[in-house]
Amino acid sequence: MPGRIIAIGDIHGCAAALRTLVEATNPRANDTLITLGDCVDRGLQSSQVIEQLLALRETCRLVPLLGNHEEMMLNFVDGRPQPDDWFECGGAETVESYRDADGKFFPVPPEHVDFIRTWGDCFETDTHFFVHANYEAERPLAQQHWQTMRWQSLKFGIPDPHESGKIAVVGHTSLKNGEILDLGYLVCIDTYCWGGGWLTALDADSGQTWQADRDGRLRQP
Ligand SMILES: [Mn+2]
Repeated sequence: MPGRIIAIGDIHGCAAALRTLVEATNPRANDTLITLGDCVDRGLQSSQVIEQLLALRETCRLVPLLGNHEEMMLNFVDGRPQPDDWFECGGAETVESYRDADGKFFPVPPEHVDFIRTWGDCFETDTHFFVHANYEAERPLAQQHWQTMRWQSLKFGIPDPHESGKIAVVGHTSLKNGEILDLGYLVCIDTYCWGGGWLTALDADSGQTWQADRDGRLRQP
């Protein structure tokens, strides 16, 4: 039996929600689990989220995608200048999650940094493609701009269907009512877990969804 393709939206440091969705979806060795980026920041347990993702590599085919928050985190770790203050954008909570037993901050373990450096911008199947934020409808997937894929909010315009005919699955634009945005050709599953909404998992082929809140409570529509 072919494996499932399961996407999880913006985790944002919500380790309990991720744990609940992993238990509920129970990914196995031939399942592909895609995290849509922004796994870190804002929520309080980013280091625990990264630990969970590292462990998940042993149980399924894990495909972590980069969000703008991972980009900011790597820029900070590498000392690169950036327009946004990472601490102001939820990075302060990430740093706090790496406080050691003596109460000292940082450094982020090299294993975590090296892991995040391996994350990509886009993943596609025969029927779907997955990016953190957005895409350009007329541009082939291999030629998309990383700025659009990591940063461009749906608030500034909903793209047309992609020229490939594949269904886009994205996060980044938080849906504060906790409900998935499903336009048929475009599905957004950032349902605002860290701010009091839900973390969403979507089985791309069956359409089945699961949601957990930041305290780890499961709901299934
Ligand atoms: Mn984002």
